Amino acid sequence: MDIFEFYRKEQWPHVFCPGCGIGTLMNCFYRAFDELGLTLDKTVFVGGIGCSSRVPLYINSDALHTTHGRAIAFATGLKLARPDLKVVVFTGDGDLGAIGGNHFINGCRRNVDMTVICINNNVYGMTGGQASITTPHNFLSTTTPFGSKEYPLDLSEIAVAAGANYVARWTTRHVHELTRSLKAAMQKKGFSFVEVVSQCPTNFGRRNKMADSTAMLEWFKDNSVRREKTRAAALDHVDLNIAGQITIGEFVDRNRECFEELIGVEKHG
Ligand SMILES: Cc1ncc(C[n+]2csc(CCOP(=O)(O)OP(=O)(O)O)c2C)c(N)n1
Ligand code: SF4
Repeated sequence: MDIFEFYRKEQWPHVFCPGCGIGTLMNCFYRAFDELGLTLDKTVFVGGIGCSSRVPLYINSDALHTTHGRAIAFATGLKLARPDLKVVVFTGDGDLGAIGGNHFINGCRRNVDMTVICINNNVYGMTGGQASITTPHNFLSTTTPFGSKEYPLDLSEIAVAAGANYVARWTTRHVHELTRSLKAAMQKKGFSFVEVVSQCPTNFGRRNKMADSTAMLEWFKDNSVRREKTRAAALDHVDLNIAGQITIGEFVDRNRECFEELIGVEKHG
């Protein structure tokens, strides 16, 4: 499919800032979607509220732009009513993990067949850069001008613990791995989760001595550690609370029965 067929041109120009990682994720997603041969008339995109949650507005398909934190609840209703459709959710760390945290946990547990893509930019981007649940320890934001003293929440480890069938985390610097995981997630029956650590140069980078996207991508390169290594370190009781370290990789790939199978309305979209 031509990239100009995939995007909804009448919505251009888009709202994203120059250098925002959301563009990289959208390009990886387009490639994954196209390489799988999926069709827009059989796919519905769902978003919550935030910069990340606006992605569905730009894709040339039916979309639900929902309320803050509730995208998974809307997506669950949609999938159970129309199990023949593929359902893909775009969300942010604030939308998914903070205001929508309970829906996230129970979405993984319930294991309805959908793909959830969380663009984690470590901050509330759209509202001006407040600290979020994933702001790294000691990093600056408008609400933590002396550095965040809290430790961040690990969204991908939560998805594993709560029961998602597929979980992976990459950064916008890992475009090949990210594209492969997006494909694996969309092929998986049940709840699949891909976390994309992404640069927000406007509201996170420039407050943390990374004024442009190049500096942020360098930060991702220097601080990404494969999950096998962090797991080994955890077993060795090495301190894992290193500020800014990003654990990357495929976290889980399994086949728990999905909710549609349990209630007898299965049809994998
Ligand atoms: C119920 C409710 N509370 C607060 C807001 C204000 N609000 C809009 S976007 C946003 C943060 C979004 O952060 P995130 O999901 O991380 O997305 P980003 O913009 O960083 O991509 C907030 C708090 C809202 N729209 N609705
Ligand atoms: S505020 Fe941040 S996340 Fe939002 S569009 Fe700008 S760079 Fe991207």
